[in-house]
Amino acid sequence: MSMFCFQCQETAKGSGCTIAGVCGKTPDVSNLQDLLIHVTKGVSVLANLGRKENLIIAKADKYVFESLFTTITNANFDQTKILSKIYEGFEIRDFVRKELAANSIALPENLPESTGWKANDDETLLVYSELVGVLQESNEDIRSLKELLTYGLKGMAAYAEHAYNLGYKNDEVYAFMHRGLAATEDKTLSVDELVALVLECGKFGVDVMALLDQANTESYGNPEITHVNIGVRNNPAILISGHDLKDMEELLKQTDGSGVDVYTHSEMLPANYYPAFKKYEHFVGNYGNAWWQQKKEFESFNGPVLFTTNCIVPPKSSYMDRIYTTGSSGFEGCEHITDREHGQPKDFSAIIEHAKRCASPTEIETGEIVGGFAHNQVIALTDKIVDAVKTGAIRKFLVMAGCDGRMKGRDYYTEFAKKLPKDTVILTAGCAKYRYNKLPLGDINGIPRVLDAGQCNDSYSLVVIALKLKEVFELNDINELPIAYNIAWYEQKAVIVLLALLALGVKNIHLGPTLPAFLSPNVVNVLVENFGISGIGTVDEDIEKMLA
Ligand code: SF4
Ligand code: SF3
Repeated sequence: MSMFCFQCQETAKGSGCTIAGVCGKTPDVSNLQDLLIHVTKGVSVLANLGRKENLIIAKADKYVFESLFTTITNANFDQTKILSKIYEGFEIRDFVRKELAANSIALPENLPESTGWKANDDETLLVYSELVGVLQESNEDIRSLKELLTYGLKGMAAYAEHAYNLGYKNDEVYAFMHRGLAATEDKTLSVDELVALVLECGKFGVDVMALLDQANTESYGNPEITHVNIGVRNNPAILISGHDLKDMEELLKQTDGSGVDVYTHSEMLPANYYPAFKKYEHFVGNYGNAWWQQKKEFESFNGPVLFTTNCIVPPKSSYMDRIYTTGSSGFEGCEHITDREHGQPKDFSAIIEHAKRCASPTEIETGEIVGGFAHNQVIALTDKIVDAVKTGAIRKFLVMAGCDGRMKGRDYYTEFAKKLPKDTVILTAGCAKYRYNKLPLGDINGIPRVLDAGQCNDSYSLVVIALKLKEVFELNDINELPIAYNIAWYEQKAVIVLLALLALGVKNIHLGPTLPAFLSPNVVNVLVENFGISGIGTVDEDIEKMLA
């Protein structure tokens, strides 16, 4: 075994990637990511000691969410970047120790080794990286819960970073990140204590999504109903992928008047719904589909592609020179656009100049998709929706948020959407929507049958909508609403979305296309018994169950 990773849905044989990542991660990158997590846990153990005494160390907060985000599936494949983040971790640990000492906070004995171990050369780090990681914990249930917690924290970190980039912070979220990571280094915790922490993670998941929602809407306005063009124009163009709206804003500003068009890709599609971005004439629409189809679609796009976050598929040599990364994303051999400094915007001039040398995109489809149904827009339609529910025009809402992926079994979601009766409405968020957002599913009294709230973090919007409906219908419990949950997961952001739903008391979620490999049979039982979580079956059976 040269590596071990089982954090995503596409893990090899449904149990773990041991030779190389299905995602394209090499053993060295995977092991170094394990080491980065190890060092980050050390930072959090120390920062958590400070937090207990009300000592906030902002540098440690930022380091922790950046490092966690860097290790999310398909975000960063760049060994050099991961190594430098590990060295930075050693420095941050020293800094935190000094701050603790300066504030007379004593260090307990028996601190975990992650708070102290260090090396000064890449070779030693690589050798050591094989000795840390998931399988060091031998108890299957403890391992399962600690990894579930860590993956929830990774998703939380991604959303915290996007909010931070827009100037929005939440100290309690940062404090929980440290406490949660510190708990994974605590060998005394029982299964019950870890279950409680996992659920608490979901509560902070709601908070971080609310924070990001506030950051996005206060910065760029509330998403509104939008018909997004999926065809192309005759100008050279940049394709922007990932989730970071601050990058979107700066790219649109810097391309304005340059003769270069901008298109969104995959999870950036919802940028089209924000008033602040719609005003740009050179912002043309969306190109392509979910992340996993990029090998084909980047070829025909012809221009440069900017990754602001995951999901990167290791690029083909034919277009590799057109791939740029920024923020927590990275790929060895691709140009990385450096972070903002001293409040100055990022410099996108290299990618803009690159675009000017490229042909305009080749058209792969025409028409439009409709989206922009985040909470504010849907709540504006409440009367119409309530009316449709009361008259029976809408029988049920199906939440089909989450991720898409390359697994063949995900055809299930297309078939599910197609076979749903015409008096049902799909509520979606995340890249899962590409399985059905171009189908002619029609509308109910003018309400489209697919309501797209936005990115995976905008699953928060779906919760706000559900709570609003609960209030309008004067119900006691969110589970009394005519809403069923059929969630598709792939990476760790979906883990925090799932934990957030559980924290809000949502029951009977169907999770597919397969259950996570990192859940031990006992942990699955806990989820089944307390929350009624289940996998998926056949489309017909599931539709029957979910409409019952
Ligand atoms: Fe395998 Fe997924 Fe880990 Fe990549 S992220 S190595 S595909 S489990
Ligand atoms: Fe998609 Fe990677 Fe999960 Fe943000 S972009 S939802 S998979």
